[in-house]
Amino acid sequence: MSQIDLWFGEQYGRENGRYLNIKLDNVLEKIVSPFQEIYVVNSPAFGKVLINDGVVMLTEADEAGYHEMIAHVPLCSHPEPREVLVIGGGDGGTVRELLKHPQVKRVDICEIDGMVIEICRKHFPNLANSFSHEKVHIYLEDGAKFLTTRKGQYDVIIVDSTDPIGPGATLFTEQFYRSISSSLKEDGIAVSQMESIFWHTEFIQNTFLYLKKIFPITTYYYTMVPTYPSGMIGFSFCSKKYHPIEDFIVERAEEIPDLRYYHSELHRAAFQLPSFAKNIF
Ligand code: AG3
Repeated sequence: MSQIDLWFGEQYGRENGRYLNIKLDNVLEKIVSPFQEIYVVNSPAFGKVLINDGVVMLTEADEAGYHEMIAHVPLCSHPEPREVLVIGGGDGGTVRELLKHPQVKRVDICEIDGMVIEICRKHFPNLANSFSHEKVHIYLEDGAKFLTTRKGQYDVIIVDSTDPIGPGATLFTEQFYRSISSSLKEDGIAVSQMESIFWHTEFIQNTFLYLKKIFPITTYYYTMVPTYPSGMIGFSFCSKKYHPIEDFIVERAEEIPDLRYYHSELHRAAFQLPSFAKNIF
């Protein structure tokens, strides 16, 4: 047996005095793209792990809790989700879930880093196979710039981003959400990765101050992802017309195939926040 024990923990969390350690077996791939350093590693506890710039993007073991919740909650809250845009999401997990809805006619994906897509095609076929579907169109562009070219076009926009540090920071600004709003149709819904209520309380609070100015309906829901900081992560739900509970289409939720995490009762439960978090929004 090897005497060398390899473990990984996110640096940012370490600086803040708390981080999760993941034991690694071996590195499958390391690539430095023009945007970031991308690793695919094997871990005995979580299977393959994708790490971009030292931040865990996903693991095979718990990605379903994230991708099913970011995709099915808005898709089951909109009566006719035909045109959908994903910003980020180069691993393909969100697109895989969107394609489970027959109402969806077109999925545009705007990912800044084409190398993420390539690496995921190679190492995560269960996620990235979705890219070859005829409904899917890939744009290798900056999300904020892409939005300025699309007006009133989408029923649903999903921001499947990394943390709001480094290149991901532009995806967490008031200006960006104003662009999202103008790229949505008049009854559109936008859902974004929005960090942890435990560890990013102030950040979420500040974000909602401007989200509320832009969208008539704004709320927050969460999911459990053991390998993300604090073991959970949340999403902002911003909508021009439909409410995620009042307009929830239960029958549609019950027809989605191959689910590991999402179901109709969890759709409702995900919006119920602990007492300490209720006044954040
Ligand atoms: N979503 C990554 C969420 C951010 C996780 N943050 C962290 N580990 N510090 C994008 C990848 C999933 N499609």
